[in-house]
Amino acid sequence: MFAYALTRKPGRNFSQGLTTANLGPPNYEQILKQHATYVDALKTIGIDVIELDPLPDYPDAHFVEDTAVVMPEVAVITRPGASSRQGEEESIADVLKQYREIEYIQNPGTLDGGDVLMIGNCFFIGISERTNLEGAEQLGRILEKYGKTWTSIQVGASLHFKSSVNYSGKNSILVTQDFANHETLNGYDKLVVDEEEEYSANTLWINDHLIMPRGFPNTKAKLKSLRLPIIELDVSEMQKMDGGLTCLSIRF
Ligand code: CIR
Repeated sequence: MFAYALTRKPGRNFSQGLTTANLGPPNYEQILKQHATYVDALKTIGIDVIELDPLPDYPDAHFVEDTAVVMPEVAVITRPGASSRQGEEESIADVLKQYREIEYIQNPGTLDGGDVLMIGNCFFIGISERTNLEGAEQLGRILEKYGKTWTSIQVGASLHFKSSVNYSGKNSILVTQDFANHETLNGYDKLVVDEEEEYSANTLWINDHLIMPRGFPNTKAKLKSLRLPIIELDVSEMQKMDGGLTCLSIRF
């Protein structure tokens, strides 16, 4: 069970963040509203939400997930793979220090939290344009110290591993078709999202609730089979900036 979620309000300059989405210009008032609704949803399910202010020099900083990997024993502060995002992690470390021992991913390692899927004591670490092998191995060594297991896995075309694969509760994972037959993931029941609903693979499982993006009826139907409460949120403005529901918080 997670007690806390760390979030950061999007800044006025959020549209200057990195994106490959080509979905048109995002709207500031709308993202603020969508972000506030996300925070409310977390509070509704009993999570204590820590809300940070925007970081003016970092337009992607509300995608806090990329800056830390937190487990019960330790918080690992990442070294984000995009140079424009390096530095976002400093203020996150200051907060997490109050709750956990801290370890750091060091140069030349790079690692984005969006590439790290934690399922209990098992971790999957995506190797992507943001996370290099060195970063994955550094995290792996820290995980081993705490008795966790880990596997690295190539991400392919998408931005992060969790753009394509997420835990969905009850020993199931929600995956895109690229990962439907991936041997490494064999221990889990797979719900495979339709090709035209790929974005919805980034659904957030938290304390046996599923928070999914609005507008993906086929994925919703598949998730319903799990019989967990489903909360649908509009995250159109995050999607325009290549972000989604998991990226918006660090759960611990
Ligand atoms: C980026 O490209 O870094 C941001 N615009 C989006 C980050 C999304 N983070 C995530 O999926 N964990």
